[in-house]
Amino acid sequence: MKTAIVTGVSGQDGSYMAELLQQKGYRVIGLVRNTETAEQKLNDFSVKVAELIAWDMLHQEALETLLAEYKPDEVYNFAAYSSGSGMYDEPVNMGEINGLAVTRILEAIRKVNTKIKFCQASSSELFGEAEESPQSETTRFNPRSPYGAAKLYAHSMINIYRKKHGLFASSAILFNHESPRRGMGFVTRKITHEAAKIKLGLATELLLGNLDARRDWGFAGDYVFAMWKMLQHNRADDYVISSGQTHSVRELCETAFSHLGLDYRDYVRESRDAFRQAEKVELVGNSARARTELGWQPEVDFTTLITMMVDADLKQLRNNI
Ligand code: GDR
Repeated sequence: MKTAIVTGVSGQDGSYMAELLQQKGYRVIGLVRNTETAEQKLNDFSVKVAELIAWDMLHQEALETLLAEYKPDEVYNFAAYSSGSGMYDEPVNMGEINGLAVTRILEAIRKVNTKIKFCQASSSELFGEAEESPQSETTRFNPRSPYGAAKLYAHSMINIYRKKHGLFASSAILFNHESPRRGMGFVTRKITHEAAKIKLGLATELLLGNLDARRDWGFAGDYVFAMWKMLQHNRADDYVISSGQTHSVRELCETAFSHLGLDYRDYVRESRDAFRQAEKVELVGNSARARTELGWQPEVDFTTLITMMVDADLKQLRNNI
């Protein structure tokens, strides 16, 4: 039986990864900040793991002890701040958690057992103000936020440990990935949840930022599958994981509301205050390397993803009433 350590296991991606690994017969050890809140979240998702362990990401020796004790074959890192707004107000914490903590993991692997395979949830925010579109593994990185800069530092260290120490360490450059487990602060979930509330008469309008903003959205379950495939491949590398298609926030609204038999124009208002600076070049991923080398492709398309999220929100809200 293989053992995997999944950091941030109670989040969207960590919980999908735990489910996938357990279906494949792994023993999953989840590392979290707080075991009580993590247990509650995993319960909500109906996910169970073999063990949940409280872990301080700033503590180097603790991780070495865990690796020595649990002897994992694979480590997946999802422990990070995830914020669409880039978190300009917390640059130091951002650097510690989304950047330096990854070096701590790599260093622990190097010291304890260099055979442990590592996969990092990296981000399309690495491209930031991109210079070309679509973006692939060879596109120049140009982050524009503390979030993107910290992720780029982590991504660079993975490359360094791969070359200098021969670690099997891979970086998944994930474009936006969503699901019914997405936090309410992200635009997909904000829309599907509020649309469901409006349908049930629990809300009357939805205030959004720029409706013409475009993103390359995919399903989180498909993206963790790509990460698992990365660690089963014969060599470690960086892979862009994306759908390769963009949709606007407006199309998202249309899809979500029309699934409920509603016209989004009757409920959605744009608020100038919520506008973010738009990208000059569209962020859209070219995942040809993952598709060719790993044989990966996304299974869930945009419409299926959004309607799945609306249905889940409707069900949850009905249960609460
Ligand atoms: P993003 O996700 O910034 O791409 O980061 P988010 O869902 O927040 O924004 C997507 C797009 O929608 C526009 N938008 C709004 N966004 C929010 N949150 N709320 C609104 O009301 C709204 N109206 C319009 C945004 O401007 C943006 O263009 C996500 C996170 O998961 C990161 O951690 C990850 O690295 C990247 O995706 C890839």
